[in-house]
Amino acid sequence: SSPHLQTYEQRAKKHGNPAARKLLETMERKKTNLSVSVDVTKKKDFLAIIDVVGPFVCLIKTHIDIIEDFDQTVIEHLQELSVKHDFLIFEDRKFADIGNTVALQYSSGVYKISSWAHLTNAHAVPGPSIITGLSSIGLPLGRGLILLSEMSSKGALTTGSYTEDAVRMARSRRDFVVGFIAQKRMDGIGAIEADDVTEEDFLVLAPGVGLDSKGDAMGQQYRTPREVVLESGCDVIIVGRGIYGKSDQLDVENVRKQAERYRQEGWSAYLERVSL
Ligand code: S5P
Repeated sequence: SSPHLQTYEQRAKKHGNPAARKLLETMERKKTNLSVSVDVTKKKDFLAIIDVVGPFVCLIKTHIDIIEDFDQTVIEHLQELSVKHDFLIFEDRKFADIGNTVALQYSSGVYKISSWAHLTNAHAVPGPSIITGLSSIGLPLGRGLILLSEMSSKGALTTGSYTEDAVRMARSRRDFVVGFIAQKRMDGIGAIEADDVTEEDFLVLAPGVGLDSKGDAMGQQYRTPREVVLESGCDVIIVGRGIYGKSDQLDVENVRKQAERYRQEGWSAYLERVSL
């Protein structure tokens, strides 16, 4: 049956990529399909939020380049928290250049993303060479790549044949591409008869998730965990401001409460889905 009707545990046993396997195992063990996106600019807030939401998440999503007071200790603490709370790390870098450049951006510079992020992501716009470049660094380290095949923002150009071509790119590199940023499952999308799609299991990570708001003033659009997991078959819900609120007024108790609430919503939608 289609991967989204199987349990995360069943899928973990069959998955060929170590980062995807570890993520699926973590989801099953901690009973969570929640990823928190920690989009704050101070390292103190960044680490405080992660320490509070850690018990409720399978994956922490970062934008490491927005931290104003970044230094190497941010990565050290992030890695300590990932061990303490048992979650994986996803740097939302959205690479979008030629293979040679993205290989350098992934491995080098200030952030050395490949040395600490289990997952990172890329736009499909440069074509298959972006996967060649990133995999030359990430594959030997056991990392996984997520392709953006759809975006959550109003007016996104990631539709129709673009989405199909992105899925086709992923299908030809299943050793390294483990899933999509998308709003729905991509099973069989863009496949031609010669493609064997029966063995493919792409994880679908869905951003644009919120319970109390339909969007923001800059084109973000929100759907509920139930809509994305149960109705659209996505595997991981990515929640940012719905959990940490306004980052200039951090309320740690409320962050904990919201993380527990989104974990519960996402997990019950998943349980309902696999019992169908
Ligand atoms: O299509 C997308 C892809 C991504 S990765 N739409 C998104 O919103 N994102 C990211 O998810 C975005 O960069 C941000 O870090 C997060 C959503 O944050 P929120 O506060 O709106 O939940």
